[in-house]
Amino acid sequence: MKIKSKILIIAGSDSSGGAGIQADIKTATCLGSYAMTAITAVTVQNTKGVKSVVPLPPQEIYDQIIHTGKDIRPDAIKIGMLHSPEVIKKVILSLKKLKIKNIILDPVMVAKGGAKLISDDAIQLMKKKLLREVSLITPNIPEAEILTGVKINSKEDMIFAAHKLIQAGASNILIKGGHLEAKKVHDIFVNKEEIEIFNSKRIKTFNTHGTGCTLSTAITSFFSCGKALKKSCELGIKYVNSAILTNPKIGKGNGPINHLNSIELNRFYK
Ligand code: PXL
Repeated sequence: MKIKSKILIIAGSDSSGGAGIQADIKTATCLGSYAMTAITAVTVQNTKGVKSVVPLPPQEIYDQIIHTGKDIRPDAIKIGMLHSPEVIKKVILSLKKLKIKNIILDPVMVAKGGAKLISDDAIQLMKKKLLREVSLITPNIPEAEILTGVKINSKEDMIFAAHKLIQAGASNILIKGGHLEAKKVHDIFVNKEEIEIFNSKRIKTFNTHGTGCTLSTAITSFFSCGKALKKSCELGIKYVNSAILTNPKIGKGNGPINHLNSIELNRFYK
């Protein structure tokens, strides 16, 4: 298979390999994209939780983005963990300098075990300044609640919160419904013109570490290959569902999902 697109991922490292930049590289690779990275922080963690977080200096993050992106121009950018206002400011500066239009933001706030990955003032800046710079934002329910102040208990609440994000400057929103207690999972895509609800079967498992990172990068990968944003969301959800369904059941806590679900080794490697 030939490389179909090039993407740049701005995110934190997860030593357990299930979430963060490791999940992003695996996802991009398994969907045919060439992955470049700007690492924002290094976390020490396993499937049971986060032991420590070491942020990288904002200038170093900026330099990774500019130095890499000026040499190999990305077709799209995915943004994950941004822990401080200083990092967000530098990321915005670098995006303006690179002039890339296709940007997906996963507003990462807490890790699966509850460890906080972003400061409160960074959340405010994300809302005020970064939202308006990206093509799509992919909050889960708790993240959407924090960004909007709306308590979400239903599909209607999700749509209401999405419209609040549009008022705040976002252009497209995919609110992920996994946290709502419902038989099915409803992920809702909203922009000024349309509302599309993607319904999936709920898969009963604790092994969902890295689903948010994986979904946003899968969407970035499809989008970078020229697919429409809504279609990219639909295909990204399909990829994540298949990755959860075939999860390898490893680790003693919330295990990772199966990024390889899209891959079949060819005859030369059998
Ligand atoms: O899933 C959110 C996330 C993002 N980025 C990093 C993480 C995690 C969750 O563990 O470790 C680096």
